[in-house]
Amino acid sequence: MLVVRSDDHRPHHALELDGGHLVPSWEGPDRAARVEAALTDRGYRRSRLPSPVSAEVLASVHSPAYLEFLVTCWSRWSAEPDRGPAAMGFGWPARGVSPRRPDDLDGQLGYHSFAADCSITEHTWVAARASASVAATAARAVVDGEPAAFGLCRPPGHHATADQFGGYCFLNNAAVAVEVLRRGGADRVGVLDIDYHHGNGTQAIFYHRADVPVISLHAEPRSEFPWFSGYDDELGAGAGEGWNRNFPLPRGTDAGRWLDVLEVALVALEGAELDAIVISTGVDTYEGDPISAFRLASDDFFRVGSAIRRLGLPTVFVLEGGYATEQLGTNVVNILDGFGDPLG
Ligand code: SP5
Ligand code: ZN
Repeated sequence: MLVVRSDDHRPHHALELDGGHLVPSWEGPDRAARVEAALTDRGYRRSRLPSPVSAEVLASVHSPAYLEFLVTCWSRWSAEPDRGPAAMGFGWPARGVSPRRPDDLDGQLGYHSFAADCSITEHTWVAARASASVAATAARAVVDGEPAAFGLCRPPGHHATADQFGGYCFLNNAAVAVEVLRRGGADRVGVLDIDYHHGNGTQAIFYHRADVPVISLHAEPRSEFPWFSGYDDELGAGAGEGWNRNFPLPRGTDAGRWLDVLEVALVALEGAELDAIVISTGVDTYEGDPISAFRLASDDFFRVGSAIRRLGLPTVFVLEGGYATEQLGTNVVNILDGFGDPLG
């Protein structure tokens, strides 16, 4: 399988507010290094660097004001005296107000984010853009005839909405891959999100669209991040009504139950007459994940890949979460190996 990767993520390691402590984020550069090492060990020899994602594709996923904010945030932040090592919001729009976009930087940080597990540093924009470029290039390779490609995206993307960062995500890489596939001639592109957390950003971006069915298995939001979306009654709206499906599962869910629910999700995707699919590939469902509570073992990820293969669709995998860094490469590559690839 073709792998798309970049080194431009490396300097990006944001701070995270976790349990009242401001600490280096769980989402760090060593994650990608582990995945690259496992790919090399397991004989994945075909890899390429990304071409820059086009402004047109980025603008089809994110608002102009948000993109401008991401590009300029760090220079605005660091130009002010007494600013700390990472830009993060501390005030968000309250319930019952119509949120408008303030001029002030701290106000815009609140407006353009939804969680304080995520911050912006000097290197964030370059890393986020490279990650979106990785997703776009993986999707372009599939448009050009690869049966499948893996985008080793870092930072991840599925929590990023059209105009908000959070959950370690800034640009929605899965949505970027969808848009590249659609521009390349795939009329209906599904998203299957198997990360432990609900992909609130991807859901929001495609919520009103019938041409991009989104299906997600994740920890029930009543007890897990991102708390405010991912419930099973969120079914899409307008033209998109019926094209969003959530399968929230309790903390402690084991592989047997999780794989049974994956089968239900795959049956729904089979009925959606898709031309291609994007897999939001989080492996924070792993039993050893330090911030998550499902119980999949490393070997179970082979079964995840082989189940997805049965869809028989052109497939773009994009990396999302997974924080048991030592086992991260094994778990991700087990999915890819389970999927297999006729081209090697
Ligand atoms: C892409 C992705 O997987 N994002 C997940 C973001 C979750 N951030 C909130 C995590 C809260 C973790 N608290 C863990 C407590 C252990 N000390
Ligand atoms: Zn996650």
